[in-house]
Amino acid sequence: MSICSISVYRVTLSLRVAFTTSFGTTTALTRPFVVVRTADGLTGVGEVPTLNEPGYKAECDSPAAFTSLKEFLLPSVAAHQRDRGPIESIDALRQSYGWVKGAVFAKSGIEAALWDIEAQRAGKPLWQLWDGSRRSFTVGVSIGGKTVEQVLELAENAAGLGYQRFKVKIWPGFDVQVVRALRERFPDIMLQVDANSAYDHTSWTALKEIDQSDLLLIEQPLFDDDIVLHSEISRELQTPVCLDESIHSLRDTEAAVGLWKRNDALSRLIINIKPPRVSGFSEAIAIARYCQGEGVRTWIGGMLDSAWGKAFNLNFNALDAIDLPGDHFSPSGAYFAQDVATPALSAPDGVFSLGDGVSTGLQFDWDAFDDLAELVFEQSFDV
Ligand code: OSB
Ligand code: MG
Repeated sequence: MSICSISVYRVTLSLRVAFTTSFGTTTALTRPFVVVRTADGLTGVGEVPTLNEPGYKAECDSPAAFTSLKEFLLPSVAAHQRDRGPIESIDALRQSYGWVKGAVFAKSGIEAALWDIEAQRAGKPLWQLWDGSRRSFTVGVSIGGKTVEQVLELAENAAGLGYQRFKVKIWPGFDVQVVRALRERFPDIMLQVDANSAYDHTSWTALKEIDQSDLLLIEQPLFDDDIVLHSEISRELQTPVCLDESIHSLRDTEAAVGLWKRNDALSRLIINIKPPRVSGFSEAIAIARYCQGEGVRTWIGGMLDSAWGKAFNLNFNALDAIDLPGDHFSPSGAYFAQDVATPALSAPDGVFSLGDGVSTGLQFDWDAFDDLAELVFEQSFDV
């Protein structure tokens, strides 16, 4: 296919409603978008859904992603094309920068742009390219509020919009009462919690008090880089433990499955697959298929992605390997004051249906992008 240029933009997206997690409150996100152009005249766009700061996990911050793209990834793509010929496939792209350790978010942006191009060239939706078969599925919302009142207000709004599955952010001291309040108001809703690694060796025992609240799962209660301790506390909780922050690859997933088996708790392991946290859709698909084979349930997480990023994830949700509703929508309607793709995504009654549109199924909104984006660097390749 031969890549002739890669441009990296800095885009600022303003949240309509502030989002609070155990690591802080976000009101606007400034992050990279990658635009790839090929010799046959196609243009692909990939979002790098980083956060402003490394509070969620290492290298999830925008400065790290800009540095990786500029200093290591773009030069690696250039070197590959110079020394080994045109990059003809996603595998070749991954090989070109495979020597770079980490940088999963930055890598995922280039890969997403190339998937967009591959789908356009095939004239197919991404879900078809990825052998997806599920055209309609239940989607969820992630509620990040500072107070119980704020959480209830967002939940009320989400319920009014028809959503049937809520995830709520918790941390020590903001767990039992928030779960109780939600369960009282929404006794039948599919409910799960996400601690974003806010508990430690001792404080996690507070989670035993929400172990009888009919939760789908407890997401990443312990340290962001831990798998082992999570597998050990799974022995003492009836609610499944879900890994988010500490899974970067198929290899990490295999390690988790091994540990949960050793603790006789495999039916209580769930994996949140965030494609950008595992370097892109190629690895994400491998993880989904492996988990399916092991009987481990999976779902698709989000990073407060733009509608463009969310549309990639929604296409991924078509795989029959994905079991549970994903974080695809905002409890307040739309996440951003101005987004970069049209038409606006919607899920009547909390169910999203995929159409037959090429690639993501949305149109990238270049006018809106021009208003929100600034070109930071660009690499052209001899082709
Ligand atoms: O842990 O899932 C998380 C947002 C930013 C960083 C981490 C997380 C989240 C979310 C948002 O929960 C989910 C979404 O994008 O809809
Ligand atoms: Mg999470």
